[in-house]
Amino acid sequence: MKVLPAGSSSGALFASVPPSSPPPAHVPAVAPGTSTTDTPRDALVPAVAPGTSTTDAPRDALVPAVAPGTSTTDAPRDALVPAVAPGTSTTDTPRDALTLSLPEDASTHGHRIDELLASSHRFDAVLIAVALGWLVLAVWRFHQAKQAASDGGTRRSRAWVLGLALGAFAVVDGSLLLGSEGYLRDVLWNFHVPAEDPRTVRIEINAHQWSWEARYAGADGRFGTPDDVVTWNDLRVPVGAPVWVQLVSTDVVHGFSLPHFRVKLDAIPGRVNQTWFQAAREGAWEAACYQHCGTSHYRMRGVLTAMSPESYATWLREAGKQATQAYDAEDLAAHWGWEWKAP
Ligand SMILES: [Cu+2]
Repeated sequence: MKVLPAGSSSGALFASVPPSSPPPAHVPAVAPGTSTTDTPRDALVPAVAPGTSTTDAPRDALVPAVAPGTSTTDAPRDALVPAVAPGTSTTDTPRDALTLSLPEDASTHGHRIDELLASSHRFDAVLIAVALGWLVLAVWRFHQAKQAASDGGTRRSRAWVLGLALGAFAVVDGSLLLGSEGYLRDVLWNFHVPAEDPRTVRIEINAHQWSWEARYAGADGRFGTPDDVVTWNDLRVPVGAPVWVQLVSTDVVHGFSLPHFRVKLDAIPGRVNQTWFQAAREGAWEAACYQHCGTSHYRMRGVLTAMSPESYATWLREAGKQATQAYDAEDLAAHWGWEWKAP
């Protein structure tokens, strides 16, 4: 099977998936083409909210991607899934809800974003202190002794005000500009890193109402072949290797967000967007949608699991075998995807 005809362009994205086709509600996390009435997973699903259409398949967003109780052939994969750290992943604990700090940084480069934020906060604090101090001083010095009317200031005082404002702007925004430029050059726009690293993991992500579908090239390294591994709300990556994501949407604009990796990327119908990141350590973290994308937007979340490179390789190999066995050339809805785009 081929996802796209040879030589097809981006115009042929999702040619086999009608735009209005509802997301398959019961597709297992791995192995497209498996029976569409996979009831064991349903047993784990919280009740659907009143008024929610049963055809909307919003439940996928809540279902563990590899649910215990699915086919026994899943067991080897289940065994590889790291335990979800408390306070991370799919549920916000009260602690998370109350904290003002950023989520923990589980990525290799996220600290550069955090440093930019921290430095701008420091500047903000200094400016607020200066402005407030100036205000208090003025109130104290001029409280009753003077007329409450502006004299418009002198030429010298106006020069001071203008100079201070321009100076603050140059220092604060200038450092943000320089810091951002460095980050863009070194990380965000630097696709040489994932392109040149042989360990790079490429993932095609298809966002739709209301779940994340991810496609991995199998052992053959090519997308659109029977050993492609397709997961639902379940991203697996190896620690320490660049992860290169290309992202689309089949319906509305979604926002792919990995808060613990400082990753945000718009998923736009008809367009392939891309980014890359790198996991710094093993664990499981939330993958969220940051664009309001419909009634069940709040359920559009998955789990990103960072695994040891060995565990990841084992998982991909096993999942690729199962995908090959379960491959169904007739299941057109399962054959979305595209040839990997050059940066
Ligand atoms: Cu969304």
